[in-house]
Amino acid sequence: MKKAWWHGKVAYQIYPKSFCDSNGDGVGDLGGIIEHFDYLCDLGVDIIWLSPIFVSPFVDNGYDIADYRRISPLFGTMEQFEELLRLCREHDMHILLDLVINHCSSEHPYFKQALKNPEGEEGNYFYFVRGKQGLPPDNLRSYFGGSVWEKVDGYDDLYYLHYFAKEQPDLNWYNIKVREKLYDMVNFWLDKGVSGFRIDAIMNIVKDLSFPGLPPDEAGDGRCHANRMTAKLAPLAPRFLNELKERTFKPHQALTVAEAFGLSDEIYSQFVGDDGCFSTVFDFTAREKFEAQPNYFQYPEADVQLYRDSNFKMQEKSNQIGFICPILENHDEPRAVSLYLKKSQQNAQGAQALATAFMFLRGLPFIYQGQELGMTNTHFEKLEEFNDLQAHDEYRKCINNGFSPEQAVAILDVHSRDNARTPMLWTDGANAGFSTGKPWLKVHQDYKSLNVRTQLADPKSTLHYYRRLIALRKDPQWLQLFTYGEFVKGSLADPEVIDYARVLDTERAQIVASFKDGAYQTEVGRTARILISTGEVRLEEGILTLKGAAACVLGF
Ligand code: TEU
Repeated sequence: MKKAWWHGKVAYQIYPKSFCDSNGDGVGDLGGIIEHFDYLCDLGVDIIWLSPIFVSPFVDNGYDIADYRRISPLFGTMEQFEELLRLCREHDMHILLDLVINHCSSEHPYFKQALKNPEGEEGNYFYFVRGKQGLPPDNLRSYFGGSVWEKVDGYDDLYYLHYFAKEQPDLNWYNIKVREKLYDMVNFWLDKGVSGFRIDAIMNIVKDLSFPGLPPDEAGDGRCHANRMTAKLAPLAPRFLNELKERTFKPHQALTVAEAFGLSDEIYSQFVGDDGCFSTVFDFTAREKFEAQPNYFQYPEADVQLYRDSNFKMQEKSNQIGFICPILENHDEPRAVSLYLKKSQQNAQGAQALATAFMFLRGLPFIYQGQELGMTNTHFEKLEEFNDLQAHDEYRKCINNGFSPEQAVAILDVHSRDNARTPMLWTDGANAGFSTGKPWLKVHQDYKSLNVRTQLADPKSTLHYYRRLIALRKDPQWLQLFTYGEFVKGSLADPEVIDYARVLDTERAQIVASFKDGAYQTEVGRTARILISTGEVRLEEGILTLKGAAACVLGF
């Protein structure tokens, strides 16, 4: 594997709407990020991914872009963004922007023009397609429910394609003019000094232009989830993605992290690694278990074993191929502590043990804002408290399937994306110090104890522990091992234990995290010494004992 500037670094995702509000309008902004820049430096992260900050009607919280080259006034100004870039350069930090180029917003001038004249130039920037026998062109279901096709007003039988919300029309990648415009835009931001991109929903750009549809899936509505078509067509994606890379990322040595679901073993190496379309991709193996189901109310129960086995599978695969990006959570998933841990461990001890298991996986780890505080899910009590369009769609589906309104809200409470999107907790004061106005989304119920200020005052807090984990991962003595060391799985005998090693030539480290109620004992050898630990951990004569939620990293 060729060495790259981003190897050995730790990344952090900011969801700008919820990070910090500097002007009291209830919504986080660039000013808030600048205010807390020191916090990020002290945490020890090197790369910051900003979820979309561009002009948008915010139907999908900025993943619906109406102007790719302008900062949304809700978030601030281009001058503030440049200030953030300057701070990053000063502190050897890097910014990744969110590249949302499978679709744009229906408020984008091109789409507005296309709607006026679907046969015109801009019409061909999108997919305007005639129906078949009075029905939409195919039977695919959008990621947010209903058909992927929306009827065009004023026409009997004309539809446009949207894999996500109807306000997010898909861009036509088969039109070279669209690709050229996108490459220009990507280069605009790279020239400005961003270090790369997290690339949104990118595998969806490939389409079968005959729109054949697929056999209906289990949902029972005669439709099939669009993501199955995406998985089927994935082998065709490199045609576009390599062109994108050659024209933009490669000349800038940009870091690109793709949000790519459903890559089969056979094609994986085309996407990741030295010659891959992207520098790296997120590991969504655990998430895929949920999204394979068409409805929240069918999502499986999760536990530590699910997290372990999903990650181990990808870790082993990536040994041969290149780096992947391990995650515990992001803005589309519930909080990991609530998702994977049993009730009795949804606390600081559990959060820290899980963090230990996560932090030394091979690849470029991404921490999601608030994860370093051990944030759990926010408790939602009524439908009106949810903002996410997907939550409202899932609510309707629950009701249509016979759940009571109370049951439906309880299901959203567990699975909604809003769980991750509630405001960052800065202090134990009003609105957790996030905003002097009314926050756009509910504040977490435990803000009095989970917040940054309180945790900074407590050396045993999850925040301090994350700082130490990051410092260990980047400690020059261990950096090569934790960066390039092979991943080697340990014993799988106990489903409540995560045990693996990192090995590089003669160097070795072992990571053991137990989530048992009682004690877990394992022989690790007399040369082992504890580099970091959390909870009740004992190492005596080569025998390691962990009690309750506890974890450690052993060096040899
Ligand atoms: O998500 C795309 C995606 O593929 C879905 O898996 C996503 O998990 C969705 O949350 C379904 O639960 C990306 C963004 O991360 C998401 O926030 C956007 O809503 C979506 O693209 C559309 O841009």
